[in-house]
Amino acid sequence: MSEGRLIVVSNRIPTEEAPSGGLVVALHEALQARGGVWIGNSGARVSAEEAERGLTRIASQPYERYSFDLTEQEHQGFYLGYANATLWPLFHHRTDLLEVDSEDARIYQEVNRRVARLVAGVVRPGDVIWIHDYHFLPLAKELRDLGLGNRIGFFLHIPFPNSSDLPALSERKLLPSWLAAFDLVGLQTRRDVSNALDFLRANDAELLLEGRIKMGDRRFEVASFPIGIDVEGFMKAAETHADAGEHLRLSPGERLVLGVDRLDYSKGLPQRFAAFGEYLSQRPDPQVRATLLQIAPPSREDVEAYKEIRQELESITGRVNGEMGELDWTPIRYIRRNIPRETLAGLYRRGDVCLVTPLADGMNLVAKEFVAAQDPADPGVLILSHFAGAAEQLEAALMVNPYDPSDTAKAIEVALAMSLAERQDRHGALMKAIRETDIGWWTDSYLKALQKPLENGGK
Ligand code: GDG
Repeated sequence: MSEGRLIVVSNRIPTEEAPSGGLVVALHEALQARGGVWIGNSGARVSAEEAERGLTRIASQPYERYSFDLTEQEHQGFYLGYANATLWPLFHHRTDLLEVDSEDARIYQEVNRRVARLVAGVVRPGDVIWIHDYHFLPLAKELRDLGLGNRIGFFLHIPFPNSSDLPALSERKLLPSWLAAFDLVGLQTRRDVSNALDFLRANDAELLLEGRIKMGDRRFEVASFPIGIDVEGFMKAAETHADAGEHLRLSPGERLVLGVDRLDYSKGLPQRFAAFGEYLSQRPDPQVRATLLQIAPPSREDVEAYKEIRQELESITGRVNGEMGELDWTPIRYIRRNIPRETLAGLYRRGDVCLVTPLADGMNLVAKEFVAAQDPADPGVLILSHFAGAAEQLEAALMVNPYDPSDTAKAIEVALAMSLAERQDRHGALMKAIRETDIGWWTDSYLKALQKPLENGGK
C-alpha cells in the first residue's frame, strides 16, 4: 500500500484553522493523520495576471493548504456557467434548466488545465490524489496529460445522471475519457453506480468484475461510498444545545416541522411548502398547531434558476401564511440565512418532524444529522424523499414521493400522530444505519480502495 501524502482537491477550501462542517472536517482529519496538501479555490476574484501567479499558501500546520484564484471571466464560465448552470441541472435531472454555452465549456476545461498545472507542481511520486466533485471532472485527464502516474481518485457528491439525460451534454463524448483517467470513481449510491456503468458500457468500456472497467489502455473502478456524518459529534452538539428550540417561543403543544436546505431547486422546497399547506388545511383536528420552520441559506444567487426558486418560495410562503395564519401563529417560518451549526443541532432535537424532500440529491446529510440529533427517549420522525441518495440506507424513515404534495401531507399527519414505540423503533434502525457508514468510515474505506495495488503501471 502506498504511504505517500494525501493531496485533496476541492472547489472551495476552508480558510479557518479549525474548519467546521462534516465533509470539511473529515478531510481535515484525514490530512492531519497522514500529512499532505489541500488545494482549492479561495473564492477571491482577481485579474488574469494575478491568477497566473499560482498557489497561495494559507496554512502549513499540520498539513499544507494552498488556494488558487479565479478571474471574473473564469468565475462566470467555470463556476456559475458550466459547473452550476450546465452540470448541476443535468446531473439533477433538470434538463429543462440546462444552459448550454460552448464558451463556458471551453473555460471549464481551461480552468481544469490550469489547476492541473498547479496541482502537478506540488505532487511528488507516491502521493495519492483525491479530487472532489463535478467542478473537476477533467482534472485527472489533464494530470495524466502532464505525465502524472500517481493514484488519482474522484468522488462525485451529486447523482450520476441517467443515460437518457446525458445526450443533452455537448461534452458527453469526452466524459468517458475524463472518468477513465481516474483510478477510482466514487459515487454515493448503488443507483449512481448502475447509471455510471450503463453510460460507460454504451461508450465502449468493457465491464470486468465488481465495478472494474477497462477502457483502451486504462483500467479503473467505479464503486459507491455513501457519505456519512460525525454521528457522535453531532449527538453531543444537539444535547449541549438542546435549548435552542426555546428561541422559537412555540406555544404549549405546538408541533415543530423542520426543513434545512441550501436554497436550491433540487431540494423540492415549493412542493414541500405546498404539502405543508395541504396538511394544515386537511388536518383532522384544526386545534393542532404545527409550524414549519424552514432554514434555507441562499446559494449561487447569480444563476438565474436560483433567483426564480427564491421568488417562487416567497410567494408560496405568503399564500400559505395569508390563508392559514392566525393573529398569534405564523404557519411557515422561513429563514433565508445561515444559522450557527450548534443552534441547528439543537433545533433538530426539538423538531417533531424533519422534511427531507429533494427531487434529486446525491446523499443529503440533513437527513442523517436530524437522526443523530434526536433524544432516543422521545425521537422525532424523519420524512424522506425516495430521490435522496440517503433513501438507500434510511429505509426506516417515512418515505414519500416529493412530487406529490398529498403524499407528503399524509406523511406529516402520520408522523405527528405516531406512537412513541414506533418512533423509537424507527429511530433505532436509523441510528444503526447512520453509524454503519459514518464520516470516518467514508474517508477510510474510500482511501483504502484508492490505494489498492496499481493496475495501470503508471499510465
Ligand atoms: C452536496 C450534495 C451530499 C444547511 N443550512 C445550514 C447549514 N446547512 C448544512 C447542513 C448540511 C449541509 O449544509 C448540506 O448538506 P446536504 O448533504 O444536505 O446538501 P448539499 O449542500 O447539496 O451537498 C448532497 C453532500 O454534498 C455531501 O456529499 O449529501 O447530496 O448535494 O450539513 O447541516 N449549516 C449551518 N447553517 C445553516 O443554515 N451551520
